Amino acid sequence: VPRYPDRLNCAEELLDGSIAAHGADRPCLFGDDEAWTYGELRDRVGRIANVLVGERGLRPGQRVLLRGPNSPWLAACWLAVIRAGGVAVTVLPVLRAGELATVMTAARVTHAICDARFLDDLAAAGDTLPAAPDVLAYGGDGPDDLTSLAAGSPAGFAAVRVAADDACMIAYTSGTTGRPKGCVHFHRDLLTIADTYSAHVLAPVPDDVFTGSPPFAFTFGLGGLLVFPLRAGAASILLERPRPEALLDAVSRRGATIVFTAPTAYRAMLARVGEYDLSGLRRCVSAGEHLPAATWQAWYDATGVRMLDGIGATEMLHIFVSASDAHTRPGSTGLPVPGFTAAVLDDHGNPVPDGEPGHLAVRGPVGCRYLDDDRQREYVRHGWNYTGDTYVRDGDGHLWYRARSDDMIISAGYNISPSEVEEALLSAPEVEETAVVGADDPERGRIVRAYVVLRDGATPGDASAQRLKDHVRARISPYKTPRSVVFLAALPRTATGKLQRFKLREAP
Ligand code: 3SK
Repeated sequence: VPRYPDRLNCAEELLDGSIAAHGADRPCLFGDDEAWTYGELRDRVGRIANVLVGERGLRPGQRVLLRGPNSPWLAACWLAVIRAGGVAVTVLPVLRAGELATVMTAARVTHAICDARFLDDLAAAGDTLPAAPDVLAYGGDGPDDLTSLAAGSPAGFAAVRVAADDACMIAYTSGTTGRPKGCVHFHRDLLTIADTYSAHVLAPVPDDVFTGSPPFAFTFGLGGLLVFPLRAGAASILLERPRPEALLDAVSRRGATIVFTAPTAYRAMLARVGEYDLSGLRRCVSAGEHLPAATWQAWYDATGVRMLDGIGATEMLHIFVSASDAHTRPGSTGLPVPGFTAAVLDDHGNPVPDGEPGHLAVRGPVGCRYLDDDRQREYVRHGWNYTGDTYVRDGDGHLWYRARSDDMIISAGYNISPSEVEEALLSAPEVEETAVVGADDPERGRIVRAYVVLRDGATPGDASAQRLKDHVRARISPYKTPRSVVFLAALPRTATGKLQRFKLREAP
């Protein structure tokens, strides 16, 4: 892990550092309609920073919510906030008003920058708060749109250099209780993930072109689609709608060489892979959920590329255990990334013998810092970050995933908290009781399945299942909606009334 100067700005290091090393004219970001060089990106970042500071009074340390699908504009706004010394709080564009209000309150957001197409929920969230943030929209056509304001502002903006361990971003992850947790990361952390995982495992070169599906709000996407390409002087294709065909097209027609996505998307791509020329593909990174050996093998057979499985966490910013060119065992997540140490521990924090399951714990140059949250002491114990996963280590140190240690549902790369879905279901008048679990699914890894006990008088069946799905979709992000609804006369409980969730999880 390199030593960084005590005072720096990671947005400056990432952008100006690459320009100093590789020049301003190299391709940098491609969107659905834009193609920006490094120099053009730096100009836009400077203009946006001037609007934020000069016209909207942003001060160092203030938190700025960012909301929009991946695009060069979202990337420029993220870099501008950080260049100005602000703290970027990027959220999924699908969050509803209630979820946005929770994040804005917890993170004490003062400003928000939003894709003009996604303003409604943000405005509705602002209306519920005692002090609504100052909102700027981009991509619209009015004179107050950030796109116009930036065009009329100067491009030069001297980066605000802060302490290397000052916060530059807060990433939100949902917890088992449904209360989202904000993970604070420092300026140096952003450089560290590029200089450890990316430099050692991916070893990108300036001619590489990254692409992938995870949104910037998920740190898997922020690293893989913005931080790593910038640090390497490479380019990135940012897809607004990263469907499997769009990923395949990005490789075959637009020249992507490195793909970041989850096993679900690799499986979906496999169905169409024969229709595309993927000969330029160099690296395929898989994370967000367990990569089964069968998916690894099918992808290798179809493309000749040895997929790099990895496990990361929002708490740890990015991947800390990964396969690499030298060490790939299909079905295994791999070895600790250089700079990190991993252990498999029992309930008392003692290492379990190789071959036996235990809690995955990791330490390294990046770690968990929850924002104002007692759950910090559960995640970090005796210097180890407990990821919440059960793993087995083999005699050669390779780590093999077994299960999530808690009840979290990981579906198509999204972490879904059962209790949040249960709460939404329980607000439907016909629902008496409910329990939500993950069920195996060949496409998405897991899906959300809701077991529902209806109140007297309500009728189970396809129509009520659909009504309940619509009810949930209207309240929380659509990806949390149950794909399967099963009606029961009663939920399985112990004699003392405790829900036997495992019985539901084990049901076919
Ligand atoms: O889920 C993961 O494995 C992951 C990977 C990279 C960054 C963040 C996360 C949660």
